Amino acid sequence: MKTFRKRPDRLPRAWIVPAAIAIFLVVALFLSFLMARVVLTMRDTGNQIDNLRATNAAHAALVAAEKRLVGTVHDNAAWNSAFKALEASDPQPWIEENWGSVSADYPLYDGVAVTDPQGRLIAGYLKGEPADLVSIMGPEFVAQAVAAAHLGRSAKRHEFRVKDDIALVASEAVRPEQDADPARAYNVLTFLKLLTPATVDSVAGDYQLAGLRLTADEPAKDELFLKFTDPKGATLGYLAWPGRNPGTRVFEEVKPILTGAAIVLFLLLAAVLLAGFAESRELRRLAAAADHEARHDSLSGLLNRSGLMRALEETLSSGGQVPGLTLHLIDLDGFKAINDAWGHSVGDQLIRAVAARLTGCHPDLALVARLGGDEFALAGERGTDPKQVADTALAALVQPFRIGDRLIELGASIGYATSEPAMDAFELIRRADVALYRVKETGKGRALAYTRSLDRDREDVALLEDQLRRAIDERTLEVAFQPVVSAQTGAVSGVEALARWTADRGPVRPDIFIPLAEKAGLIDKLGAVVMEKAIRFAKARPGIELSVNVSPLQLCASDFPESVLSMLEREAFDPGKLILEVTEGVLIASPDLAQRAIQQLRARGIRFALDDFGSGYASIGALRTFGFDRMKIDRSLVTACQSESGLEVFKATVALASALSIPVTAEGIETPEQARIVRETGCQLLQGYLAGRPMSPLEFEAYQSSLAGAA
Ligand code: G
Ligand code: G
Ligand code: MN
Repeated sequence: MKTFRKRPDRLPRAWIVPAAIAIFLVVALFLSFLMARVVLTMRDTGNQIDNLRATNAAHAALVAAEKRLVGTVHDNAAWNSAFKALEASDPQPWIEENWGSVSADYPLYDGVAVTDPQGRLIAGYLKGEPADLVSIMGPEFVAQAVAAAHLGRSAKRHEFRVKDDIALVASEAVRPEQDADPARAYNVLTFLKLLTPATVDSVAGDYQLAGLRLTADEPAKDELFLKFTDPKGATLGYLAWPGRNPGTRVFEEVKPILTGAAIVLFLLLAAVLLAGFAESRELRRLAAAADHEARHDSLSGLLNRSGLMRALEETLSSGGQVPGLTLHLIDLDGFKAINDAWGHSVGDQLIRAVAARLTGCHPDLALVARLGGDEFALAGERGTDPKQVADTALAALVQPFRIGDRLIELGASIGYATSEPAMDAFELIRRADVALYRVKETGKGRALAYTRSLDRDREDVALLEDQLRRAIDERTLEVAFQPVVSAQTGAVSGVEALARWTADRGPVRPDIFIPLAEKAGLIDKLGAVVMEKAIRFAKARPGIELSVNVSPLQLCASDFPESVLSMLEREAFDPGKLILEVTEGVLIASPDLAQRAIQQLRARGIRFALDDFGSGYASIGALRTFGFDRMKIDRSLVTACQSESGLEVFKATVALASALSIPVTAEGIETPEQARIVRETGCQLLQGYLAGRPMSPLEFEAYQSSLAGAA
């Protein structure tokens, strides 16, 4: 059985490159984000600082204007002349002369109103013209004026709407310069200063507030402003101006540089990303190629052994409890001979042709694999009839193959097995292999399904092997002896030693246990036990030659001549009385090894017989080169003597041996008629049930005495 390796782990680690790229990208993006935050914070902070400054400046300008107005009102209200004039019966002309006409064109105030302690208008002027300022500014102004009539409270001032303009308005009681009476209510002087575009412009110049304007509408979002409200809190208007936003300006200045840097960074990232993707794709491709290569056979392109293993594992595990995946193992018959005869190039072409035929032999194949050498495997889809798949595969392979201008005939042996629930790939392959093994053992060219009895047979074989090993070790293996007699006189000239074994279940025939011993590697020991028992038997019977069978495996073992010679020495047995019987198969299979052993042993006087001659490929060449001392004609040729042609073949065979000066022993002589033919044809010796069956030493004793009695 072959060993199937578990599949290796996946090959190159393709995930490393994407992971490195991902880390690089994250770090790069994080740093870019930090830089952007820094730049934007600097921009916004710059803007905020300047906005604060501008707002403070605007506020200061307004406060200054108010202070100036309050100061002007104070200078005019705490004034003896004014007080006296207002106490007089008709103050109107005085008011017009000193204040009303001045208001026409005076930087400090644009309007004046003089009211009595109850807030009623005594006289009012706007830009030099009489005007009812109490009505214009309304009850809120009256409240301011009434409040100002009493001393002890500072000048009253507020903003009011005056027609279309906003005005700063300050009021104060008109009283003597000294000793004013805090208890009484005075008349009140009110000055107002209009916030006109001209005023605003001059403030803008003084306080560096470019774009400063007055507006009734709510300022735009990005504008800075101060809001004017009347005493009740209603909005009068706004003083608005655009922020200079130096941060933004700096930002705009460096924006092209930042943009350039961002583009460079972006290009760099893109390049890294592209290179990384290309690299990881290449890695994945390589990994896939390596994986494919590891799982496929390069010659045929089919799955290889590990590919098959993996495919089976996957199919079996994915199939869960569904049974019925059948695996066919295919072994080509006669491929080795073709490879040896025509060379490897033809062999390779043949393998490819076989692969193509197998792939196309059935429409429902799940997989086709080449396991190495001339071994293939295939599996039909679940549900296909496995016997039909096997038969079509066999039929496909018996068609001759045309390779170049040669027509090559092949055959195949197939063993197959069907998965059962929860069976793993190893077991499935093992079972198909067991079936294939049985086919190859019992005549090739067929397909056989695995059955449990095959395993039982194997177990039986294993059991038998165990018992045989014990029989050899404990030397309970026995030896029978069959007489070899003179064809002319019938006198016993020698014996052939034949191994006999009784296993626990009863006697086992040598054509069963000899091959078993060969397969189990026990044949050398078995041969030694037989040889020793046989020598001890023959030693006690002088004048008798001893023939011992030697299996080809034994003969070819390097220490065989040595072990035979040392045994002869130990047992003090004459090598000249020992004949080793070998079959011709070994002469063809391993001629060199066989010849070396035969030469070495013949040099020491041991003789060799060619056994079973005529049962296989008799080779005259082999007879000559190896220099056999004796030839044993197979029982089948003797049996065939009943017919005319059989007799001719027999005679020709004996004539051939005589031409080569090799004495002949005829085997399997059962009747006096056969004995006569053999004698007349010129065989020197014969062997068979007629002369005597194989016997135990005791039986042989009796046999010999009976012969002596007859003589
Ligand atoms: O007589 P019998 O049926 O036992 O012989 C069956 C076959 O077994 C014969 O071909 C014989 O050569 C072979 N055989 C018998 N004994 C031995 C032995 O000790 N060694 C080997 N190698 N073959 C044997
Ligand atoms: O191949 P080898 O010569 O080693 O085989 C000898 C075999 O032939 C043994 O199995 C032996 O039992 C068998 N045998 C010997 N004489 C006869 C015979 O006369 N008739 C038959 N049928 N078998 C015989
Ligand atoms: Mn024999």
